[in-house]
Amino acid sequence: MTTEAVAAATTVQAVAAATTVQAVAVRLARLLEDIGLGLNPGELRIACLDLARHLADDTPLLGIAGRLNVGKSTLSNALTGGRAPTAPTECTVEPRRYRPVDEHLAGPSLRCATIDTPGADSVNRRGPAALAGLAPADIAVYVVVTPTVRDVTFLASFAPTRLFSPANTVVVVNRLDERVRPGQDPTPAAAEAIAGYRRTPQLRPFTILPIIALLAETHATRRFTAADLAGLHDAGGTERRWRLLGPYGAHALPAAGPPDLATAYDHIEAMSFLPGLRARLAALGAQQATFRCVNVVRRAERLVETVAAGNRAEVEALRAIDDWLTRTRRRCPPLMLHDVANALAGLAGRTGPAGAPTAADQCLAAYERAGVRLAGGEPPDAEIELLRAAGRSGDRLVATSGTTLRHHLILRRAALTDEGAPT
Ligand SMILES: Nc1nc2c(ncn2[C@@H]2O[C@H](COP(=O)(O)OP(=O)(O)O)[C@@H](O)[C@H]2O)c(=O)[nH]1
Ligand SMILES: [Mg+2]
Repeated sequence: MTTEAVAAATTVQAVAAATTVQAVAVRLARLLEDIGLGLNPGELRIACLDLARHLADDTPLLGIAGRLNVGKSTLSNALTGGRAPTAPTECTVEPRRYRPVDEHLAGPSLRCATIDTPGADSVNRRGPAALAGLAPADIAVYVVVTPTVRDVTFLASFAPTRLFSPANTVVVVNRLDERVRPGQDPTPAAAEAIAGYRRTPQLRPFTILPIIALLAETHATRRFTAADLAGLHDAGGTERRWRLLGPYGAHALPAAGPPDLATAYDHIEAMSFLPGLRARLAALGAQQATFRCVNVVRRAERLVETVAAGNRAEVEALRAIDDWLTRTRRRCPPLMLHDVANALAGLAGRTGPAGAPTAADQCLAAYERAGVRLAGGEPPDAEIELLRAAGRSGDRLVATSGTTLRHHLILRRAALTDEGAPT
């Protein structure tokens, strides 16, 4: 490679790095802070400073949603060691945040805070409160016992917010211990149920994981004591045992005969299915910076759309944010994260049987090939043409996905060759 070519390649890499989401986050935080501090006290000043502060916080924030009584608060406690009220009669009416009580409780690999939201029982009645409560979250954890039409409707309401998509949502199937006879191992029933849900077209795009939140909560909050261990075989302690361990744990733990409390806790954790969920959440937590930046950009867009300026300074502030967002959107491909994830998930659900490619298959394949070409430094012009044709398809999903993916590719190509990052 000539010196000139090396210099050119280095410039391209530097520009690509500068347009990364981290650079966007730093600039957006500065912009929102400067604008907020320049305004008189009021809704807009608070919102700008809140968003700037939110960008600076690097703790992954999990938003826990789902219908009433599915175990949201129990799961929040299981992940943070917190004490959100959990009872069939105690319901969460306002979204509440919980920070880990003990950094080590949630395990060495998971550092997170949670938002426990009110039950999303009906999209019309409580759904908006639940969805608004989730808005600041980096990752949505949607809890179900048996998914119903309402759950599917609530999950579908995620897409238009452009805050959540299968990229940052986990569906958790809880209370699996109640599906089997007391004492019976729920693992096979859990696997069978989840395999069934994966066949539901609306759930297929999501990661679906099992949990017994009650056992996970007992594990995290250390409620099972040495006295409970000593009385594990006593007939008298049955009610408390049942409350701490549920029908499965209350039979399985005495049967395991753990010799000491530490071993008992290892059993409780393994029975809860928590390690699998924790691993997935830790993997998503590693992408927190990207999710947070996309989140704040989307909420800043919403601010511009919904806040009525009360004076000249606020009019100018909103215009400055809008201008900056418009410029940034044209340059930063990661901001299309959820649009792309939704497009890919929709297309993947439409693919035909092997050997008979459909328009959806062709769209997916073109996008995949384009990714490989871009990584190799080649222009994906032919693929962009194919996606342009898909954009004219009579199938609405293929048409919108084709347009989204084409737009994303054009941004990615531009980010590699453009003169500079958004300022
Ligand atoms: N047996 C069993 N009970 C659970 C489990 N998860 C939660 N519960 C119980 O279900 C009830 C409702 O839980 P809660 O977390 O308050 O539900 P929320 O309304 O979704 O917040 C409480 O009595 C919990 O102890 C579980 O995995 N197994
Ligand atoms: Mg609750």
